[in-house]
Amino acid sequence: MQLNIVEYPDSRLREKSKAVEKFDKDLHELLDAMYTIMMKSNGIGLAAIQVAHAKQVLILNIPDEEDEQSIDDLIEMVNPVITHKAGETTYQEGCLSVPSFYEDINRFETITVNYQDRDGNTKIIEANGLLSIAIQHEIDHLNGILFIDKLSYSRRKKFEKEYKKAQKEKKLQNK
Ligand code: QAP
Ligand code: CO
Repeated sequence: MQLNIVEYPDSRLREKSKAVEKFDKDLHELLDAMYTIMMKSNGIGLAAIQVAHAKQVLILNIPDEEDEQSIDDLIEMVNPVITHKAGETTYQEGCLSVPSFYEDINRFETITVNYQDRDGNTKIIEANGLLSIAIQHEIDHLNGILFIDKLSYSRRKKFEKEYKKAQKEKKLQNK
């Protein structure tokens, strides 16, 4: 399966992803292909809608203390639901669908998530730190929400300005 990253302002990023009902080979192929493109793109998290599949599927691979990503730490979540949230934290987020832009975003510090694995087994995880932030970021994608939507009015204007500047530079390069 050959996947491409869908980038802002593509309207597909605004779609609401649908619950997965079949835990079959197609789902496993999607998950495997998502892992390949996430690693190739230097990502730590990816939602299926970012590769144009409107399914409630996301993957996470948080780096360890040595800042290395191990496949043993790969988490695949199907149909995730946050059942508990507490506290507050701020982190400078980025997104593979909004390349080269990073900004501080407020999130819940600790969350509890119910989800299914690739075989449909129910799982419960309590997360904090970067994993908690990443899960919240990726679940937002399943609802058509991007991290830039959470910026204050002035920070959003700063993003729009930087985005337009980057687009102009891209066009000049192509001429
Ligand atoms: C979401 O983000 C996230 O702009 C995953 O040029 C973000 O993997 C979770 C990336 C922050 C937790 C904290 C972004 C790679 C990767 C870029 C990513 C870029 C290259 C973003
Ligand atoms: Co993202």
